[in-house]
Amino acid sequence: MVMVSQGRLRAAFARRLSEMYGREVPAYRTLVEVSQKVNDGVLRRAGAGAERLGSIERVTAERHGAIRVGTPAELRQVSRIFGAMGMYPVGFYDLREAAASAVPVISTAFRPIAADELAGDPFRVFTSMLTPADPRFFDPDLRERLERFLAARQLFPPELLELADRAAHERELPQEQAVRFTHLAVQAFALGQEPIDQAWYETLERVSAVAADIGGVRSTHINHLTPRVLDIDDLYVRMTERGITMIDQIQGPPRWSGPDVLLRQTSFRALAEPRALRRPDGRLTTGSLRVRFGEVEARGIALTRAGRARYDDLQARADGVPARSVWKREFPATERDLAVERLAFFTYRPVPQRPRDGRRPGTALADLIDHGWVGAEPIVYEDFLPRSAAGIFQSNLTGQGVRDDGRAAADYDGDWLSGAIGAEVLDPFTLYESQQRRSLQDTAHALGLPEIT
Ligand code: OOG
Ligand code: NI
Repeated sequence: MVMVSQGRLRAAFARRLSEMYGREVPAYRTLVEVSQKVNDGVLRRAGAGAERLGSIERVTAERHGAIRVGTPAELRQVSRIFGAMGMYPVGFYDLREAAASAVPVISTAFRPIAADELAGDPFRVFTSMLTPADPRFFDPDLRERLERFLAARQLFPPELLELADRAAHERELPQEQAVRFTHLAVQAFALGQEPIDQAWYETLERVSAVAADIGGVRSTHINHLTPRVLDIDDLYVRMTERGITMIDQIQGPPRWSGPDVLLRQTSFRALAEPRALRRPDGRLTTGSLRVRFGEVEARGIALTRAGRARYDDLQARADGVPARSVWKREFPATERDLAVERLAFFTYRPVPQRPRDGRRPGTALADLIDHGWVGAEPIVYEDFLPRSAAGIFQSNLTGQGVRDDGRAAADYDGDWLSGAIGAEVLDPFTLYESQQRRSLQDTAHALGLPEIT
């Protein structure tokens, strides 16, 4: 019997989802096409250097998706489906706080965590859950109606969940079931055809367009799929030249000549899509809703807590994208300095052509790098940025919505989310740190050093 591994399930799901989204949202196809042109260009210009942050095969296939669900029960089901494909919840993002307008959700990202799985297919899904218990957005009556509506819907067919559990348990599926699983999983994220109750949708829309997108319909859908580019500034120009209006900024660190770090993202505004509506008088009509859009991203090196604190500080001072001049002054311009100042994560290895004159190296990382004993390969940032995510949400909302800051926020945090999912939400820093630490230990061992300091 031919068996399909979790990694291959993930790659197949990502590919099929991308095909479906391309049929649903033709502008996404343009984005993928232009991304590929940009990447080809960088590969020609920079050669092997273009693959410093991942092989071109990885980058070409690389996507992230975004979905939104309504309840902890739905989130647990999502977790079972992604768990089948070797994707686990990493990071807690509180978009309620990061956004200026009403974005009543908390989020995590389901993604592979092992280095070899990431190298194979890093497909990840930014997953948001509505927060009906937050009284700043929902009064008791609306909360009650919303929770009742959500409890009555079924997003995922039982067959899909059973296949998911089997894949998670056995770490693979027989070919036939794998095909069925992928089909059902992709279908679960197709745009719903069922008529939308217009009055209910609009009631929620007055509070928040995101609340309406999640709680106003009886199914869920992929909100966007994001290809990765190696030069996001070039992409921005090319999309604009094609007449596609992009949001006015690239979110994240500014463009500069030093190493790419974290994540830079930009998007084009949600497109009007025809949707069936049921009017208050019961008549059916075709309306149009703007909720799904196109986004593109460039990934850089993962920063340590200290590096991230520096980024957050520069960003807070700029109230958005840090100015390039300030960035240049305050951010190390080489991978070597990022490594030595412990601002970014690397995989360390002994250099094969290291000095062989019988001398023993010291244990300081800076000396080992500078004297050709140890090499440092950047670890790619696999996660998201809350401010950028809030910006992405916000730039695509039809209205500001309403939010009563006179009321106390409902408490939701990473522990709460772990409890809701029934699995620990992992800390991204811990994951990068342990990968780096293992490589430092192996390198020290290979060089006969007690440790690297
Ligand atoms: C998710 C927005 C966040 C990103 O790339 O930061 C996001 C959403 O709109 O559902 O996808
Ligand atoms: Ni996104």
